Amino acid sequence: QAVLAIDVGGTKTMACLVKEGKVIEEVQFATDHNLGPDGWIDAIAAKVSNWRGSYGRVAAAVTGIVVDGNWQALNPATLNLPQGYPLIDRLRGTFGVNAIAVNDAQCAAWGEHRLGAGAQKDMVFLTVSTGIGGGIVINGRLLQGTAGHFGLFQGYFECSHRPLEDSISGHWMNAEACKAGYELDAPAIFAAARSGAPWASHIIAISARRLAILCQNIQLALDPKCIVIGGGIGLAEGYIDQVRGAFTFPKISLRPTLVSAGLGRHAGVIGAADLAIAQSN
Ligand code: BMX
Repeated sequence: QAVLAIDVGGTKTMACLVKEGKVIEEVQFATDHNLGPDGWIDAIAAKVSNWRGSYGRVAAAVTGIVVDGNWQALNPATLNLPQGYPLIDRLRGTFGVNAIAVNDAQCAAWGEHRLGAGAQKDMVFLTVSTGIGGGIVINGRLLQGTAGHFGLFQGYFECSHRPLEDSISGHWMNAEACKAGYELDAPAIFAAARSGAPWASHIIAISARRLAILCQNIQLALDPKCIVIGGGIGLAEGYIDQVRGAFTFPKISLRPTLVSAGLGRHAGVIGAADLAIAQSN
């Protein structure tokens, strides 16, 4: 039977029916920051009401962290969540089937490891999106809990302790574009760069340069065979090449191997569905 797999991120929400590792139905819409978790779940339920009966469980890939079934944000700038929202109970109540919920980037890491670009035993997944999320698979096992939250590494800001993602992510790009006088989201900033706007190319280049340093630090910490890059910004045309071009380690052997997510934007839902099935066996 299929799994109803949902992915709630800081910008987009996606709901899919996943069967044998493949997406067979899909809906996607903007995550309305004014609604909150009850509203997001109701919105998903309304969009997928005609799928009822065709799934046997629910698997949620969510931005933030889920501990003992309770969901919370680590960086409220990505998505503000109430402290300890009972996500698994609410999913079970709404959809009437068993549910699991795991961090979005950890789900995507698992999806990429099982069915995408990171089949090696040791790999890291990085999503460059509203925030910067990550997942670690070591010896074929997905590390859960806080593991892989690379965007939450502390940055070097004068007089403040802000997460590193606040100087790299889509959220940061929007803020920089606004400072330059353009109220644009990340896809529009990439489009502006392609049509030759120097301010837009500058923002993208800084983000890529900072991500290159983060990737090098991950390589030193975990020595993964590859770092799989996903997320709306990570998969934007030319971004990964800019990150590769910004590596500072002189020795090739110290540089990470970057690859694009093989499952694209479906990595999270496919990984979540696979985790749900593994848990039911
Ligand atoms: C933040 C954090 C991570 C998440 C990452 C990417 C929150 C709400 N989120 O670092 O848990 O994996 O953003 O999230 O604290 P996305 O919404 O950009 O995909």
